[in-house]
Amino acid sequence: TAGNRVMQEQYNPSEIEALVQKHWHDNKTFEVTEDANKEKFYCLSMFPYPSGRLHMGHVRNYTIGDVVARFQRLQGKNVLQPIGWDSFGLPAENAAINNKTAPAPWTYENIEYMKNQLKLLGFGYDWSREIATCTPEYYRWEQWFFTKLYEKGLVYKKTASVNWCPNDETVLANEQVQDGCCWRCDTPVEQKEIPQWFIKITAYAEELLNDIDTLDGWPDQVKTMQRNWIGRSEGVEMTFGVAGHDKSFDIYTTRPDTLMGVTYVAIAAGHPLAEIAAHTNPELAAFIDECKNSTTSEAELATMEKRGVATGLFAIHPITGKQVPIWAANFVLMNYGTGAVMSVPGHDQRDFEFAKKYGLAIEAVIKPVDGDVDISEAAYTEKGVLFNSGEFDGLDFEAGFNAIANKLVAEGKGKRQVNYRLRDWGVSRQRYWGAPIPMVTLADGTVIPTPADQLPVLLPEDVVMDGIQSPIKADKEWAKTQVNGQDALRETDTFDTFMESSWYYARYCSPHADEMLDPAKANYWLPVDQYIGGIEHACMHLLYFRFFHKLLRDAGLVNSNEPAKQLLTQGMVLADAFYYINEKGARVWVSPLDVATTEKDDKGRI
Ligand code: HQ5
Repeated sequence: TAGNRVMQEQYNPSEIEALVQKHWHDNKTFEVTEDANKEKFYCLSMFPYPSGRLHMGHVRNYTIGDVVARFQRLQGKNVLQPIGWDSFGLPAENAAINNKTAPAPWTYENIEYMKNQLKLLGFGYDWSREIATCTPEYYRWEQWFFTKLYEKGLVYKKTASVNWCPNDETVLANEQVQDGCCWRCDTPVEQKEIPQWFIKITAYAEELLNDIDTLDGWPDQVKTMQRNWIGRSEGVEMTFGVAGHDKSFDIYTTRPDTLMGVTYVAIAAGHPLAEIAAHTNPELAAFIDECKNSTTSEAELATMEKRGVATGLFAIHPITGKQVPIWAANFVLMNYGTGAVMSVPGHDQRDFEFAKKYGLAIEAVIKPVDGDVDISEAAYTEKGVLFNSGEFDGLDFEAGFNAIANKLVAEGKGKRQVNYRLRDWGVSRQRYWGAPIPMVTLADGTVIPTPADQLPVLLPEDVVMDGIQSPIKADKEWAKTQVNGQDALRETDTFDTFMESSWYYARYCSPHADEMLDPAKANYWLPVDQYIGGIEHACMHLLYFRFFHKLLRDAGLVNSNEPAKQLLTQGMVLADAFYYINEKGARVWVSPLDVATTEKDDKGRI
């Protein structure tokens, strides 16, 4: 394009780049449409949160994507490389509160600024497809889809115990609780029971797991993380009786081969049996109270001090009929599995340590194929041969598993069961800056989806943030509506922002469609050929996105099974970060430019 210009000695970016970028803009160089005669290539980098300014991590991510897209273009392919904004979420809201503005203008200003930065960087995006998830044109389809999922029975409301940050006044995911405190503001996290909306991702657990095997272009690391996260296990669920009571309870185990080594049973502090026993046991009652406020993060469960109190009740072993004590323990959770576990201290290290601490019996019932077993110092946790197990002596793991499972099944005391570690996806957030959950409660108490002709449920943007409280909760009028001629109240919770990022890649194929997506266009471009983003999303976004693709498929909107063929995880770019604790005890982040540092250690840490 230089025409009769003379090659300049010095590279003058502001002049040359501006010229080239104008050319791209005028010629719509990177705008693409479906072309059946050309091989397509969909190159996608994870879209940014409009947090203020681009970070070097973004630059790295988007440079990788741009290099791939340009390479494929030069190969003659029809390359789609879109970009947009993941623009709902708590950071906008917190910034708005601090800056005494509303989240919407703060967000739109950031988008303008960051868009300009992306343009200066010269990335080859098809800007005609730009989307921002906080606009009704986008979230209306998400609301519509949610009501469809509800009609299919894939959405439900349940009162669940959640991690609650009293400072941010919102729910935290288990991953967001660190050392019992909020990851964002360091306030101690509490447990709270509140009604919430869930999407049944567990209904797709098996398919999400099996299809990992088809993801040849995904890094093994991510695939392993997803497999572990979904956590399929085969085991037996069985029933123990309670001595002297007309009661029984269920436990689940993946090691039924060790059943003859059970010496006690551990139940959650919130288990109904613990509550019953607590009536006459003040020590137990105090323990239950204490456990109510403790965190449920799995990582912490693994490392925290294991404590327990004897309930005074005894369980009846389903095969031997022997009585073993029932203990309430802080490492058993009511909302995981059945809230009770059989304890085999001879062959489980956690059970072993607990038994040692409280002087409970430890018995060996499994030994190595070729020798004796020594459990004086630690549990023997390998699979081996059964002994001290009566009629099951001499069986190996598999035969022992089957013989014990069959016996329990035959006697009506148990059943084989496949379990998943994966839980249903809680999508309710109590804060303002998100897509309103499109459900209403009628005057008679029934809860139904907002009818399609009343969608979208608009989030008012012109609001005043009075501290942390959501303006659509503070304004009692906002929720009032009418459905089918009846008075009704709108849900005032909003969606987790991972809802928006679960289907944006599909929306880019027909970004202005007057429907969720245009199937013909979506099927031309999808699946994404190359996806690029941070490893931090391995078990969050990258799982929800695979789940949503299957939901879209089952709604007849796309015809593939997986959203992305190739995945490149670039890690995350990290830097020193600084904060101070303010008078309310909350963490306030400070720009490195405003910090004077004194000493660094030999690794350069401050
Ligand atoms: C990085 C950094 C910062 C960012 N909106 C979501 C998001 O993560 C993505 C959704 C698909 C869920 C990388 C990060 C991600 C991309 C956008 N990044 N280092 N947005 N310090 O703005 O590497 O891993 O946080 O792939 O930039 O990041 S984001």
